[in-house]
Formats: sequence, structure tokens, C-alpha cells
Amino acid sequence: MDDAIDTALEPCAGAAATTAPSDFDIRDYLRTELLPHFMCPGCGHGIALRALLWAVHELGIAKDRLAVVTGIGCSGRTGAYIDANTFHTTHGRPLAFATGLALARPDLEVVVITGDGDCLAIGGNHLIHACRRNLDMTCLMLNNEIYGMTGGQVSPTTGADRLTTTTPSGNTEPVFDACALAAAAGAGLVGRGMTLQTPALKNLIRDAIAHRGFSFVEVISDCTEIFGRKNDLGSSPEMILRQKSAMRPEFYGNVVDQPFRPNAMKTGILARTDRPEYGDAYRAATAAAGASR
Ligand SMILES: Cc1ncc(C[n+]2csc(CCOP(=O)(O)OP(=O)(O)O)c2C)c(N)n1
Ligand code: SF4
Repeated sequence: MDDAIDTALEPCAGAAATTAPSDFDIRDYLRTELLPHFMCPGCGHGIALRALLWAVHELGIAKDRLAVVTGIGCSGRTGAYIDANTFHTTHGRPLAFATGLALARPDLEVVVITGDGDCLAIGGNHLIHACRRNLDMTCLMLNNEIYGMTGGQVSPTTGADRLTTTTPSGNTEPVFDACALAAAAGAGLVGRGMTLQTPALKNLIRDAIAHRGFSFVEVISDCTEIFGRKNDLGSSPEMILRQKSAMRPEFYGNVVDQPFRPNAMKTGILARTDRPEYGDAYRAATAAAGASR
């Protein structure tokens, strides 16, 4: 098992150039007075949080220029620990809140952290329109295949036959491919990363934040406590290693030739477009309206 973990943690293609040790210390970016945190041992959301803050560090974004907007759920709760401007909004609405914030304060780096239930179920409509507008912000969707915080109900990303509290005989609904949806709706940059390979995930998030336009990053995370336990997926490391068999860790790919199949999911940047960023058009229109008064 230890050998398997060592092998899995080798950086994947695209990560090698920037995985050298840096002076990143996550404690510099956390509200350490709130520790210990609420997350269960082994929860993938903590690794996703680390990757985000590492990317912020490498980009040199000052904490008072970072605005993190979260929805409700264990994913949304991660924002509370970030020592920056943080906003815990209502379930499914972080993208709507972040849209107003990014329009009003283009000087901020706006990052949304949302869960698969928050983003694709109750908030699905907001996701589609955020992609369509292509406003400059970054959305991280932490996909743990379940509603973690509320006790493990089925989500739009729960795999076939998986056991959840609301699918005690196995899930029968088809699964949403969030990256294909975001690309089709016009997101400027679409990518997928795994918590298994944190340096590669950090690089992807760094590219997403640096991209001017709406960036959507699906982070393959793990609810070790509820999903893992219900589906008999073993210990936390075993659950996280499972990501390796479900993913093809190539870097640049094309979402169009990627039908959603759990055993053939690509990681890295899956789509990128040069569509106009919406904030510029919005500010030009409001300036013109002001001038004509
Ligand atoms: C309008 C509304 N409906 C339902 C809830 C209850 N609720 C809180 S968190 C949550 C699920 C979150 O699941 P997900 O977004 O997948 O995040 P996770 O906890 O798995 O990270 C739900 C249904 C709520 N807070 N508000
Ligand atoms: S319930 Fe699941 S998603 Fe929530 S903190 Fe625990 S392991 Fe993480």
C-alpha cells in the first residue's frame, strides 16, 4: 500500500516544471485561530483548499485582493478558514453573488468554491449563465459524488449503482459531466484535476485564476466519511488512490471527444476559448449610459 501511495503521488505530466519545494506555508493563508477545522479525517476538500492557497501564493495575490465566495455544504465551509475576504452565501447561489462582486470590484481576484450539489443541482442555472457571460472569475467545484454536509444524499455526479442515503439500492440516474456542460455553455477555461495529484491541481488552479474570463475547474475530491463508508471504499488513502484508476492524467485534452465514462476521464485543461470577457463590456455600457444622462 505504501508503494502504491508513493507511485500515485509522483507528479503527472504538466506538473513537473513547478513542483520544486517553494516557501509556501499554508498557515500563512489560514485563520489559524479557527482551528481545529470541522472536516473529517481524509476529506478531499482539505487537499483542494491546500491546492487553491498554494496557487494563490505562487501567483503572488495579496490576501486583501483575494475574495472567496462559497455556497453551502462541506465544500462551502472551507472558505471560513481562508484569511482573506470570504463570503459564505446561500445554497446554490455563490456564482450569482460572485457575479455582482466581480462586476463591482474588478480589482479583486474572485474565486468561488462550490460543491457538486451546490453547483449542479440547486445552482445549475447560475452555472450555465456564469459560463455564458464569461465574467473574469474562477469557480472550483469540489466533486465528492454526494451531498456530504446533509448526510449523504444522491447528487448529480453520483456514479451508477452507488449507495447513498436516498439511493439505498444503488443510484439509477445518469451522471452529469460538469466539464462538458461548462464548455458547451461557453466558459473561457474548463479543467479537471484530482486531489490525488495536488501539485498538478495547484498548477491547473493557477492557470484558471490567471485566465481572463470565467474559469471552471472540477476538482475530483472524496467524502471519506459518508460516501466512502457507504460504498465500502476502504480507508481515506485507498479512496484517494481510486482516483488514479478513474482518470487519465494527461494534461491538455479536448472535451469534445470525451464522453463521460468514469474510467476514461481526462484531467488538465479540457477547453479554452478567446471569447470576450464580460466585465469590460459591462463597464463600457454603464459608462456610456452615465455619459448620456
Ligand atoms: C435552499 C437550501 N436547500 C437545502 C439546503 C440543505 N443543504 C445544505 S448543504 C447541502 C448539500 C451540499 O452538498 P454539496 O454541494 O455536494 O457539498 P458537500 O457537502 O458534499 O461538500 C444541502 C442540500 C440548504 N441549506 N438550503
Ligand atoms: S462529511 Fe464528507 S465531505 Fe463533509 S467533511 Fe466529512 S468527509 Fe468531507
